[in-house]
Amino acid sequence: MFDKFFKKTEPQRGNRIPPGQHLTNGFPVMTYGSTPRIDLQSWRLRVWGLAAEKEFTFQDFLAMPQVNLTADFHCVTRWSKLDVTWRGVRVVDFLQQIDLDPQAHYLMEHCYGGYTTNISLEDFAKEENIFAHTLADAPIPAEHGGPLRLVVPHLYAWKSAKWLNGLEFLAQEDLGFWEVNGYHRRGDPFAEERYSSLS
Ligand SMILES: Nc1nc2c(c(=O)[nH]1)N[C@H]1C(S)=C(S)[C@@H](COP(=O)(O)O)O[C@H]1N2
Ligand SMILES: [Mo]
Repeated sequence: MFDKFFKKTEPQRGNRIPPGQHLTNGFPVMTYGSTPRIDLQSWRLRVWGLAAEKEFTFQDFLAMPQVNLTADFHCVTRWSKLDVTWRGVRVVDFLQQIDLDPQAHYLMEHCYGGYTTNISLEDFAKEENIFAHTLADAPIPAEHGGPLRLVVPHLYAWKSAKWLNGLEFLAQEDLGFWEVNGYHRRGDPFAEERYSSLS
């Protein structure tokens, strides 16, 4: 019966901000290096490794089922942004078009500009994850990863590769750009998986 006196004012918000993170109102740009500019005609996403090699055009992505996603975004440098609105193609729908080798358990995400980040197939194939081409009802601005980026809300945002152009399927886990430099191989924000314990 005392519940109402102790009612939290913002129950939703409180438990959505991972430990050690603070809210930001804007949408900071976090890029290592310069912003690649890719025109839609020449844009490609290539799949290789432990999957039949295949190339997708931007049109191919627009022809797949489109979904909206509202998700929180957590950068390991400690800012979080709530309720970012994206539109794009679900990873699980995309995977229907890929002929995967059963040995494939990990991926390397590759990007225009050379950035890479690793992810397990299990974390990649989460229902909510999307290949996004739209942010807040407009094409994703180049600095935020347009024409197309990955959005993986349950991991720190360095796993959400901007300017994605390749998916390399692997049997064993390999480490991407930040992971080689000491970031955690997985990066769960609620477990504060910021840095590798090996470094
Ligand atoms: N290709 C590429 N993708 C990237 C990065 C990058 O430097 N290059 N930075 C990562 C990091 S650390 C974060 S926090 C988010 C930032 O996305 P934003 O610039 O849209 O905020 O993109 C991630 N994806
Ligand atoms: Mo980040």
